[in-house]
Amino acid sequence: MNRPKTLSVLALGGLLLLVSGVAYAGDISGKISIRRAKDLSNCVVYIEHVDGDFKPPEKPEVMDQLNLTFVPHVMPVLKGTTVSFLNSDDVLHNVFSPDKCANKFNLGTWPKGEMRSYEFDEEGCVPVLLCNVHPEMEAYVFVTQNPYYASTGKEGLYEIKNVPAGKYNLIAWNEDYDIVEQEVVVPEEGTVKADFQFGKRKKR
Ligand SMILES: [Cu+2]
Repeated sequence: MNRPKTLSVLALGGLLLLVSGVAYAGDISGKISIRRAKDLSNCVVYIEHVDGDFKPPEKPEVMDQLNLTFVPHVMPVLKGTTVSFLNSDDVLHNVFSPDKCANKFNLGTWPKGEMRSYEFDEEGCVPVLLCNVHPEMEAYVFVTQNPYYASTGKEGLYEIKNVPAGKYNLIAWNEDYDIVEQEVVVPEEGTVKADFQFGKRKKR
């Protein structure tokens, strides 16, 4: 009559194995606000440092050039990510960056339907991207150390999913304002809320 007992011991062992194999992770979510601003898109919220080596995606991310605008205007990427710049307009576009941390790259000029690529390797680099055909065109790539980042939509909302539980420095970035930061404790499950308010304009 000890069969059920054996079974339950096995079941318990299996359960323990299952539980120990689970990485505890939670989500971070919140809202950005900027006084008097109506469009709160293109802010980046990211964790300053997370232990570990993170592999960039194998496929390039695509930044479009459409209606004489870079889309998206701000693109956060993990260090080592290749970004392909697609021309979707009937006119020629160029992409270059005057910033040293992006080796002042200049990809030349290309027509509709074609793409040229650049690999962003330097963590913490936030190069401005410009087009020498259209001086009004401007975008940013934001190079992160880890994959735990998000950009805001128009309402200023963001969500970073599946972050390993722990205490981190969470930073919010906007091209026009000084960064704001706060400490967050990501729970083993569930969500921690973190709102940000931008105050001081960046000195140019
Ligand atoms: Cu252009």
